[in-house]
Amino acid sequence: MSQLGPGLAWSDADGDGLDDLFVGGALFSDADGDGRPDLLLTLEWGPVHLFTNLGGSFADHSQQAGLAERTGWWNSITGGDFNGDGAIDYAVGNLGLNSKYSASPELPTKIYYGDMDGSGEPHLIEASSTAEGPLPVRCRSCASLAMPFVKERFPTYHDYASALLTDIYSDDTLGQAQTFEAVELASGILMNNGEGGFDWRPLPRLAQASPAYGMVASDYNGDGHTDLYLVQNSFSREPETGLLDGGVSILLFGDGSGEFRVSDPSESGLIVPGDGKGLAGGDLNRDGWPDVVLTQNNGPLAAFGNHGVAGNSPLAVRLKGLAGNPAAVGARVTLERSDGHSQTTEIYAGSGYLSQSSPTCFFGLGTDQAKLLRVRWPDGSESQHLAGPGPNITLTHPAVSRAGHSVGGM
Ligand SMILES: [Ca+2]
Ligand SMILES: [Ca+2]
Ligand SMILES: [Ca+2]
Ligand SMILES: [Ca+2]
Repeated sequence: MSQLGPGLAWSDADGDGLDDLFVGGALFSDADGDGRPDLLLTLEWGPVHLFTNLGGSFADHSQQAGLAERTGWWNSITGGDFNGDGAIDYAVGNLGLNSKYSASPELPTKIYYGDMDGSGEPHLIEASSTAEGPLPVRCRSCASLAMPFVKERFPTYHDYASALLTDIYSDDTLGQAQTFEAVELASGILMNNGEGGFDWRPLPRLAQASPAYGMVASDYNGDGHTDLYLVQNSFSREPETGLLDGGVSILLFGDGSGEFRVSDPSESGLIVPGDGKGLAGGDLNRDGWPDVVLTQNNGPLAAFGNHGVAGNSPLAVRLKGLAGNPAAVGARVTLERSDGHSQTTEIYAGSGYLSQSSPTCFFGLGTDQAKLLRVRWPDGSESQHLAGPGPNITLTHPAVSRAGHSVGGM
């Protein structure tokens, strides 16, 4: 996976490893619910890809899943069942809707990559689509710094500003270049229809104020509905675009239907004004409430402890798996409350943006106390457990239990 920030993709692509450069995030998750972990890959200047695990090999099912046409600047991805139907949905981070860029299927934002000035060296040209034709995004001085001929052909700023991209670079040149485009810049949720397909649902408007990077889905208020916290901003754009700093991170409370309520920073206490990047979830103080740790480029590491919500009870579940996968990465855990409400989570090896959360499943009991936990272990075996009192519980793989180790369930 690329360690490069997305800002580098525009300013300094030099032709070695374009593919690497455009990979934003990767997540192993069982998208189709057949028990085998599938691979979701987010691409900048491409779609979210779904590679379905066929048992030993993977098949690219992005087209069938309805993902292939939705190209974006996808930075990050994490899984969570946001509508409580047991199928894992995916939150995907994008540029947001608060920049000089705009995109739609009719008028995508584009890049051309190729030898634009006959120098033999490849260049990257950004273009925005208009009804009249493609326009250059970068200004005359920036373009001519890279390709001096631009200044000679367009002696004044007015000349350059009046030109279409096809006036600046010939049709032939553009035709020979590799092109990439994005038609969607909003961050959003890919709602899993349970049959290997996804419906698109953009996040609330406030979450589009800045690019989204690290994301963790968890039940932060313990009400039984999965919530989403994400960190934002990008300070690594080229100087002409400047800082994308419109966000302070955002906590979105799920309502159980796949919609979210935006929490005000004064309510959540979560204010991250810097260049937010990595985000990991875990329970730092073992009180059962999910906490977060995050990184900011050129800024301090920050940790936020969750005080929880009075009246609601959390439940943190850890798994003890087989040797070779002791944290049971890939397991799926479902909590069934006595009031009929259920909540499903998975354990991931890495998610969000270059981050790995602790292998803990967080549930919200609300005011309910009786609970049944069903585990589908990575090897396909299943177990049921009655959760005891207290906010923390460790469940042991049935084969380990049978071997005489501590028994965590019934
Ligand atoms: Ca699968
Ligand atoms: Ca779902
Ligand atoms: Ca919640
Ligand atoms: Ca905690």
